[in-house]
Parts: sequence; C-alpha cells; structure tokens
Amino acid sequence: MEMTLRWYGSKFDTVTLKQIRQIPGVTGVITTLYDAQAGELWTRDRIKALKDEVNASGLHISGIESVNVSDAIKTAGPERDEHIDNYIKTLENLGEEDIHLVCYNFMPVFDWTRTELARVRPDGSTVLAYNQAAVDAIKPEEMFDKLSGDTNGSIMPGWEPERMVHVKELFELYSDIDEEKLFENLFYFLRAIMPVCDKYDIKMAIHPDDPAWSVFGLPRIIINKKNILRMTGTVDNVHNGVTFCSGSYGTNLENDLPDMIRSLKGRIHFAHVRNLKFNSQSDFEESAHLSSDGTFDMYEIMKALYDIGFDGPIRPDHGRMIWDEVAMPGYGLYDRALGATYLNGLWEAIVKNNR
Ligand SMILES: [Mn+2]
Repeated sequence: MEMTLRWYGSKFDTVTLKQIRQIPGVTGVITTLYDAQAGELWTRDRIKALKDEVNASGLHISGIESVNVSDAIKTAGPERDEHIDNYIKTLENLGEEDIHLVCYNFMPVFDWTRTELARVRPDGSTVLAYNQAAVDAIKPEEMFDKLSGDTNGSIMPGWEPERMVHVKELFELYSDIDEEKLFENLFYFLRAIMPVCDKYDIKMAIHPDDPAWSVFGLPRIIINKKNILRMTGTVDNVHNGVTFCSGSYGTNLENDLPDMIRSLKGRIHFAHVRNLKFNSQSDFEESAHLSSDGTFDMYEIMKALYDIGFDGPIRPDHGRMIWDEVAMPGYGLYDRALGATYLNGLWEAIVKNNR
C-alpha cells in the first residue's frame, strides 16, 4: 500500500503540498481538477499542469478523486452519450499522463450527507456528524442552507452552490429512477468506459454512498456487500473496482467491514480508512482514527487489507478539526496527518508480525 493524502489543489485547499510532503510516510496525493464540472472533458494540458505542480513538491499523483459522473449519465438523460464520450477522452488523457486510478461515485444529487459539520466533542475538537432525525425533519433544499454557514469558507465536494440552487430540479431528474434503473445506468457507463480503462490500465474505483442507505427518498445502490459484488460481478473486469471507504460502508452497522474487504480481493484499488463513533443506530460522528476513539477496530480493517494483498493507495479520511485549525470541514492538515501516521503504524506492525 501507499500512504496518500487528499489534496484539492492550490486554489482551493488550505493545506499545502509542502505540508503534505512533511507527513512521514506520505508519498502521494489524491487530487482532482476541483473546478471541472461533471460531464466536462479534462484536457491533457490541464492534467499535465496539475501533475507538474505535484511533482515539483517531491510528491506524485497517486490517483484522481474524483472524475465526477454527471447527472445525465446517472439518469440516462439526453446528454448521457456526449458526457460518456467526454469521460472516455478524459480517461485517455489521464492515461497518457501516466495516471492509473480514478475514484468516482454514483450517488444521486448529493455526495455524502451530514447534518452537522462542526459538532463539538468532549475534547473540544469539532467533527462532521449525522443524525437521522435531523434529516427526517428537513427538506433537502434546506439542508444546504443549514450547512453552508459551517464550511469555513470552503466549497464542499458534491455540495457546490451552483448545483444546490438547482436542487429541486435535480430531484425531479431522479423522480423515476429507482435502484434497478440506477444499476442499469451504472452498468451502461461501465461497459462504455472499460475498453479505454483496459487500454491504459486505469483502475476505476467506485466510492460507496454515504450514508449507506436512501436519504430524502433517493435511490442508493453502493451500500453493502451484496450490491457491490453485484456490480463487480456484472461488469467482471479487474478495472471495474472499488474504493473501500470504511467510514461510508461503516455508517450501516450491519456491514461487516473486514468481511467485505476479504470478499473484494483483487477489486479494491483504493482505500479510505477512518473511524466513526456511534452514539445510537441513527446518530454517529467522525471520531479520531484511533480504534479506541470510535466504534471500529481499525487493526482488523488494516489487517484485512493486508491479508488480501492490497497494494493501492490508501488515505486517512475526514479528520477532526483540532489545534484551532481553520480548513474545509474534514480536510484539515493536523488530524489527517495523525491519522496517516497511526495507519502507517498499524501497517508496519502487521507487516512485521507476518514475517
Ligand atoms: Mn470516503
């Protein structure tokens, strides 16, 4: 495995490449063209400029998170094939620049959903949190307004203001899309892009829906072992793989995370590893990465990744906001650096124990 950190680009991120380079054991970044719209073609020049900037810092691009999939592709709208063509050309350009991992998601309307971006924990740190009763009590269009005061001035991925002003129209687009149709549209997309992935050895890694159940009545499919195995089995190509995100699959306590990891041997191309603390079945917060601070056994998660021979990039995921840092919620430097160091420590111990 390679330890990495997510980086949004110098225009959008409070964390610098220099700072990331100084986290012990972190050798790569997971990045994106953050201002590219879903459906848009990424030119080779823009990719190369990003790559040159990262390389100049002594790091390298370990993968892209994300090349976003447009609502037209997810809903089989009129622009679907045009957007898929753009996606294929984007993959071609990434391949030509020697980038071989792309994370994406197939979530309708929203990326991940949280009800609080700065819940205060007993130690004074603030974290992202989710409470089902809070979701049930509001309309989706109110959700964005409610959260937008807490973003520390950042644009949250999947919650871009220009998209959220159209949230009602977005919901209409999905009004006749059920889980089966969403699966069909995902398979259509995957079948179309597999040839270019084969040609350039690009591993596609779908990120799970977060939380791993339907919110606001929208269909959600990448939520559990049964569905993810259906996806990898239906388009049975090694390039059709998975981002294993413990914090997203873990939102549903019925998901046995180490067991899921083992069932996906050979198909996990990227891992997000973080912990959650459950206060009840329907209320959780994003704790520190350490096992004892949350609900998951992080050793068992790392051990399962080791056991299946996982050799892709891994990154700590959302961190707490600590030490008075002001940054995009979940994406400060300090707690993610602690997370990376902790996960590296677990990995070293597992490797040495298996000698
Ligand atoms: Mn994740």
